[in-house]
Amino acid sequence: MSYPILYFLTDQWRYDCLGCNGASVLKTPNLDSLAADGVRFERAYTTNALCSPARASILTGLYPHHHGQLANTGNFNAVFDRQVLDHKGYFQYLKEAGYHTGYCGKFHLGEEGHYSQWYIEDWRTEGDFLKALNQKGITYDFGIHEVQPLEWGKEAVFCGRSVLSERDHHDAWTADQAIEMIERFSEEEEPFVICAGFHGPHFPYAVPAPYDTMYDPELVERWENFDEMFDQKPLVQQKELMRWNTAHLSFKGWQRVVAAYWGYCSFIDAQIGRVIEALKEKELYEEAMIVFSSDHGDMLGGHRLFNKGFNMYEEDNHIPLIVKLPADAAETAGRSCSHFVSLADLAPTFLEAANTAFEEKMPMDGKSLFPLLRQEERDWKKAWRDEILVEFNGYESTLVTSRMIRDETWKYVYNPFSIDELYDMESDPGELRNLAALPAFAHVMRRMRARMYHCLKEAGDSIVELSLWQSNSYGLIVSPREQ
Ligand SMILES: [Ca+2]
Repeated sequence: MSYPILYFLTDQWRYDCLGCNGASVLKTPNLDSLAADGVRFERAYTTNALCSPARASILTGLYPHHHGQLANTGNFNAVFDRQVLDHKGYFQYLKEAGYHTGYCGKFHLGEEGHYSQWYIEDWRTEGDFLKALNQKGITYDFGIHEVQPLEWGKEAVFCGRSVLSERDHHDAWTADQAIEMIERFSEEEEPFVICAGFHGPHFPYAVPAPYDTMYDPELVERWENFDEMFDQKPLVQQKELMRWNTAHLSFKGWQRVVAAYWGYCSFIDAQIGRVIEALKEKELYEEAMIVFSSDHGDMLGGHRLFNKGFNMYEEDNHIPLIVKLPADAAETAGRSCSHFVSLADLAPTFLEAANTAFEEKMPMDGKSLFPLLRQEERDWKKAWRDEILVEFNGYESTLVTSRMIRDETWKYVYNPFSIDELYDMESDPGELRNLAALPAFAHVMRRMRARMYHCLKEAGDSIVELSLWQSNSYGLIVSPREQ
């Protein structure tokens, strides 16, 4: 059985910003309905909290240290950009399995629009969107001009009403293209895979009316970690605060930002609802596999920080993930799953959905989610990971290497450039108290470092692979007694 596959990929959507994930004010009725028909993952993580590395992991099923896209395209004079092009993406496997392939909206990797690289036969890029807008007589550019008036550096950052109307907005256009592709591909005998890449809710939070005023800023509750003092934290976090000019923002300023962000989420939820409605009209909803995720999260004032990267906090790294299986395969619709899963797991999941012999293909770091989705007993289900591994390599021509593992209780962050971090995720879910240097937690540090060493070794990460002495210098080598 090969299912039609529809994947909604959003940008910078936080885990806690979904009704079904516990949001109390923000409304996401369409995604909540999807979750009611599917499986909601409570512990899904990005591979790397930055657009291009995360998106390359989605395509290839590989961690960034394997696919080689370590930063955004164009950063570092694009030295990393071509690395990922040596790897096959899931579209190619699916195309070879007889699928029709379509992509619309934000892509953010090299060779965008090139069939011979990514095997996407119907590709509608954001360049196409700008052309379509020009034909309507509207001149537009992505970036700071999206918001009017620009509020950078005042009492709030980068938020306001979009200069585009709801109908002209790029994320409405992306939904339009997905609907057209569904109509086109549903005429064919072969199954299809379509990815709709929404630009939002990435900053600038330029939200079309009426969604920009949908939420009262006063209803945004103060983040429990807004009182971050950066005591015993890597200095780079304060430098990020200064780089984005957010150090002066009070929580009242952030309330306006968060309310705008919520409006953006509700707007995209409505667009996703339109696409799902089109699938239902074609009587394909029942038999389709539908996936919703983001590429990473957004700090949104958590720890007083903005944007993403240079930290391993939950706000940036914990992501929403919903997977709806075809109705006949989903005996457990409406379930939630608390296993640790990764964005790198999506490509092998799509390959299994397409009934390809994926385990014989190029090895991937990710694992198919099907055993968790169907609650199947497979030998290796028992060996499902007990912790999640996340990496970071730098951003906008700043090379900073970090590795993080977290399990039920502990999060350990290895920062070669600075002090390490250790958080008790049960007693301190806001990650305010770094326990790494405290003698009373030295036993936990030893254990987590040992686990990280083994995780990195298993993941083939050269940060521990290349030389033993180098790893030992960072305290990652385990004595035989502790192995
Ligand atoms: Ca992104």
